[in-house]
Amino acid sequence: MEERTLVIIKPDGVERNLTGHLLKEFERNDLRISHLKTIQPETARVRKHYAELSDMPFFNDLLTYFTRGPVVVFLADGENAVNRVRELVGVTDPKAARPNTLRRLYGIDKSENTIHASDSIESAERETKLWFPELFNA
Ligand code: YYY
Ligand code: MG
Repeated sequence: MEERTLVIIKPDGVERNLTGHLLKEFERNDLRISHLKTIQPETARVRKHYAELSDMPFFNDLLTYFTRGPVVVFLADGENAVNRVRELVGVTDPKAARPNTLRRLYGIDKSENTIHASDSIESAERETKLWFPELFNA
């Protein structure tokens, strides 16, 4: 099924000038970057993005990290894009991620893991509305 998923290059990725390289990896894996922007995330938006984690002990550190500098937000389109992107990105902890996944290659630790990707079609829709509201204005 043709899908669209939401990806964010987090502050540690932008800071280390990995943006171009990471985008190229998506394209190399037959994912089309259909919308893209660099923004300075506001705490309120990150709170909404990670609402399901609000009771976790690391939540405040997560907000501080995610808002410490610009992020690159984009939509990746392709066949089975949600799962294919999660496979390409790898699991949360870079040390546990499979070889050649982007988090394994570039993630610093399980907090600063370089990339976010939606975990389901429903999450992709919710997160796309949150980060690209301009696409939904009638
Ligand atoms: O979907 P994914 O990003 O792989 O992990 P989540 O469990 O949804 O957590 C979101 C985000 O929170 C994770 O990418 C880093 C951060 N985090 C953390 O800082 N410390 C943890 N023990 C778990 C997650
Ligand atoms: Mg998640």
